[in-house]
Amino acid sequence: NRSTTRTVRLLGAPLDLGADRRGVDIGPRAIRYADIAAELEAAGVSCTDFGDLRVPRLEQCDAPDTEDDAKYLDEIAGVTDELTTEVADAIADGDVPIALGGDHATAMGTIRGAARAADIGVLWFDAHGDYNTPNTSPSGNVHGMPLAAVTGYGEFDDLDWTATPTVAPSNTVIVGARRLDDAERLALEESDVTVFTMLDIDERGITAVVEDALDIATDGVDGIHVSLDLDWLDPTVAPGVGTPVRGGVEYREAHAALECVANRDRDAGLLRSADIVEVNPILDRNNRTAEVAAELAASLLGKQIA
Ligand code: EXY
Ligand code: MN
Ligand code: MN
Ligand code: MN
Repeated sequence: NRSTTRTVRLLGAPLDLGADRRGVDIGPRAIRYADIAAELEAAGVSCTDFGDLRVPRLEQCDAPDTEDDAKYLDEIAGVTDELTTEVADAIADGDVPIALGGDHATAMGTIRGAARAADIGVLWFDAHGDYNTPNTSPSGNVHGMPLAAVTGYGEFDDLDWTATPTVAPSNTVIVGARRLDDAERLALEESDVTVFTMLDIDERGITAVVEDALDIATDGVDGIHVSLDLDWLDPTVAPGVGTPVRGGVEYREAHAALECVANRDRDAGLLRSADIVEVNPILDRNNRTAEVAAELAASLLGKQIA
């Protein structure tokens, strides 16, 4: 049990080079305007904000050729390398870093930073698998590839660190998947990554699925990283995302899931880091998706509701 107050360190990652739809680079600001700091303080943690990482503007990058199989990968590698260092520093200082995306390529930095200090498992809350590689990706968009990269699957030319797994596939769990590409689905089946689909959630209920996911992610490791893609939620709840997929989790299910994680964390002190990604204010309505993101962060950090 923890007795001292924890500090969350917010790290803005206004990265939009991994996705096609413009606007996700404004995500960190929108989540701050939704007052994530106050939400976290209501959860009983203190909160410091280290501002935004520098991200090259898309207009200043060389345009990718049409058949580029991983667009802007070099630029993304530069940004996520910096994020890796920031996350590792935060953990070394005893804080819990939360990266505010930005597109989901952000997780290539947060997870690598978290894995520097200790062996970790990963909970990946997403409509998608993000398990494409440059060879399988139908879009060339790197936000569809970070989970493959961190589990050491596939070939990512210049990214040396992908040659070995940053996290063990057997400690990696996707929760809420409902749109996988064909090659991605096959690759996941052949991998040791666990995939819980929306059907699993419908049949068994969100808390049973998340308890199983926690058992798998925490088996034999020291901590976990939570990667929260807002398109995990149903688009009626979180409309401000670039790749919405109908049939996602409801507001209550999302909170229940993160409360399960918080309860386990309260007992075992597992949570090392998180990222909250894919909030696109241009596609949002009245900042609703950023507000949901801020509220979910509070549930993850153990906000007491009764
Ligand atoms: N699977 C598709 C692709 O690789 O292009 C879509 C990926 C969307 C990734 C989103 C953020 O989770
Ligand atoms: Mn994603
Ligand atoms: Mn997604
Ligand atoms: Mn499998």
